[in-house]
Parts: sequence; structure tokens; C-alpha cells
Amino acid sequence: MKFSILRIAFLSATSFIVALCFTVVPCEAQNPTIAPANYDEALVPQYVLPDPLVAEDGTKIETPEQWREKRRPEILELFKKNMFGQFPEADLSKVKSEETVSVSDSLGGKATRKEIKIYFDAPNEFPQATVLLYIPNDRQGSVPVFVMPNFQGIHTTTDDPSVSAYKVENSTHNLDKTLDDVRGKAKSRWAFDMIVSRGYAVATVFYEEIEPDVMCNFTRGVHPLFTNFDLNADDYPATIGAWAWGLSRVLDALGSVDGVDVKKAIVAGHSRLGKTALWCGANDERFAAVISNNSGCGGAALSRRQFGERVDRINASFPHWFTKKFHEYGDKVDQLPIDQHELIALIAPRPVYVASASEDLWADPKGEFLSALNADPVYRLLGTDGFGGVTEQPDVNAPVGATIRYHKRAGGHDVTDFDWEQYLNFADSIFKK
Ligand code: GTR
Repeated sequence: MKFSILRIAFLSATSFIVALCFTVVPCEAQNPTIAPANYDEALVPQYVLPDPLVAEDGTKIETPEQWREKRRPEILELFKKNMFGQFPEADLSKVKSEETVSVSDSLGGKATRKEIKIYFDAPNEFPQATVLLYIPNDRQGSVPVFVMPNFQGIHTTTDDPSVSAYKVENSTHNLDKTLDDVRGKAKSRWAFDMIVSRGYAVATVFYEEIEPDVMCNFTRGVHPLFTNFDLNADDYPATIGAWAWGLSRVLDALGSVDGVDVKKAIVAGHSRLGKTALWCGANDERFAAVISNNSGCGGAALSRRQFGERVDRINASFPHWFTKKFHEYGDKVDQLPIDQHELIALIAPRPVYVASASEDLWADPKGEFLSALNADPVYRLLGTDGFGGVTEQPDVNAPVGATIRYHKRAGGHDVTDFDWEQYLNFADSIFKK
């Protein structure tokens, strides 16, 4: 009797330990119990922006060489240390891509549709992501390409039933529903027909295939590949950085695709993926231009305005997006050594488009405009026409600017045909179409 009780106790203890070892600890839930957003201009504090043209040692930056050699690296490092973390070098021996689908008569014959699989850790083949790519059939040679991640899976960007659909473990955006329930759900954001008809290719990847959008102590997605960094260091790459790194790998993969000119690639993104596009473009200078669509706090909006979503709030809701250091600035954004106009300045002299939406106060349209405006001196120093003399935020649906462009579309937080029309005009002006 005694023996069997002991045995049961032993067995249950062992199975408990075994169960512990094999249970995947759930990732932390996002925590929305935080300070309210601010929608009152009267509560915007007085602030002084850091001057992108004064170095940390007080040197005035007066030549393009000083910018390139002294101030730009300094600002980039400040963003790495304080906000996004390092942008890892790619181990290209591990990143492989392969074309898995090619359909020559997509979009009613206007486009060739391809799917390209990227294996970030070949030959282990995990994690992996699938890029959906449309290339116009009516073209001479290679064409410029938009690289823009999507929120819910490539199969949500179009009704086309032949587009592959994948489930992603630990994804927050897709999917408890069956894959076909969400097919085409986000198609209004993807003007594939218009893009291809204007002579451009477009590539999209589901961002959570690069890394799930969860706080998991950086154990999911591509993060385990960043072995050169100390998890406790200030500049340990955070999740927006991982997504941005993934977009660079998409560009690598496009390099071997016939008909796509990777020297004419524009990285674009909406909302959190707009933040991602800005950070990717700041680091990866192979991207010829950058588009930020309603990127808001941590993207194009000035942190110091504390309007709409604010730094304290975004850090509490999405602790994994930014470095630990950024969390320290929640209640002292005035002490940040950088602000978001300098993220835009890091893209200079390459063209940049900042887009807001009139009802998207959460993303602070005025703060987004002011970032674009305050990046202008750097663009001018580098010999471009910068914001083209713009000083006032324009009315709705009235795009303005030159190498830096801006519009405030009427409506809410979204990507619409109006936005795409402007991005295509922007691309035409860059590539002289
Ligand atoms: C919100 C977040 C924003 C923005 C947005 C999105 O919840 O607060 O910063 O990134 O998500 O990505 O749609």
C-alpha cells in the first residue's frame, strides 16, 4: 500500500515535470490597460526638436560629407540604441529563396503572378515566408517594384482562389477562421490591377511569417537567428527591427526574378508596417525610396507632440516592438536624443512619402506632417529640393512636396486607391516615367 502511494506520487511528479518541459509557455498577452490617448492640441507640450544638423559634440553639419560621415551614422546609432535595436547583418548562406508558383495570365492577362518562398534558416527551412509578386506583362525589360508587407496573409490581398494560403503558428492576425473565410478580406488595400497597369511590379509578404506579432521574449520567427546580440543589451533588435530585416530579405529574393529591377525598389508599409518600412529604408540603402502610410507613433509622428497614441502607451500595448531603452522614455519623451523627423532624415537624399488620413487622429496627422517638414533641412543640404517649399499642412486630398511628399487623405486609418494613385505618381516622378 505504502509502496503504491509512493509510486503514484513518483509517477505524478515525473509526469508533471515532463509536462512542464513540453508545454509551450504562452506568449504574454498584449496589455491595453494604459494611459489614454491625447486628442487635445491644447495638451501638446512646448517642445524643442533635436537638430539633425547639429552633432552630439555641438559641431554644425554644413556639408554633405559631414552629414554622411559624422551625423548620419550618429543618428542611426541613436535610433538603434534607443528605439529599434541593431539591424543585423544577413547571413546570406542561410537565407534561400525559391519560386514556387508562376502564372503568366494573372489579372486578366495583365500580369505574371509569382510566389517566392524565402527560407530564413536554410536548410532547416524554418522560419519561412511566401512573397506574392505581380509583374506587368506589358513592359520592356525590368520594372520598378513596390515591396509592402501585409497584415493577414497573401491570400487576404486578393480574391484569386489560386493564391496560396498558410497558417502561421502564434499569429495574432490570422487565423482562427478557415483560410478561405478571410480570402480577399483586405483586397481594398491592394490595388494590384492599378499598380500593374501603371507599369510597376508589387511584392507583398505576410509580416507575421517573418515574426509573429507577440511578446515572447524574442523566441519566435526570425529572432533566434540573431545570435550575435545580447538579449539584455540596449541595442538588442526588437520586433519592428526583425520585420524590417525581413523586408530586406524580400529584396534579396527579388534580385533573381526576371522582370523586376531591384535598383528601383520602394519599400512601403501601413501603420505598424509603416514604422517598419521607415526603419527598413533608413538601414537598407538599396531601397530607392520609402512610403509611410499612416505610420503614426514610432513611425512618422513626432514623439514630442504626445498627440494621439503616445510613447508610454505604445510601449505598454506593444512591449516587443521597441527596445527596452525606449520604454524608459514613456514619461520623458523630451529627453529622447532623437525624434521621428530624424528617422525620415536618415532616408535622405532618397525620396520619401509620408501619408496621413484626416480621421486617423490616433496616428497624429499633424505630427506626421511636422516630421516631414523638419527633415527638409537635411534633404536640402544633400542637394535635393526637399519638401519643395511647403510650410503648411495641406487640405485633405491635396498632395504636396517634392523629394519629400505628403498628403492627408480624407477618411480613416487605411490604404485606399487614392493613396495608391499618389504613390504611383510619386514613383513616376522618381523613375521619370
Ligand atoms: C495600433 C497601434 C498603432 C498602429 C496600428 C496598426 O493598435 O497602436 O501604432 O501601428 O495598431 O498597425 O494598425
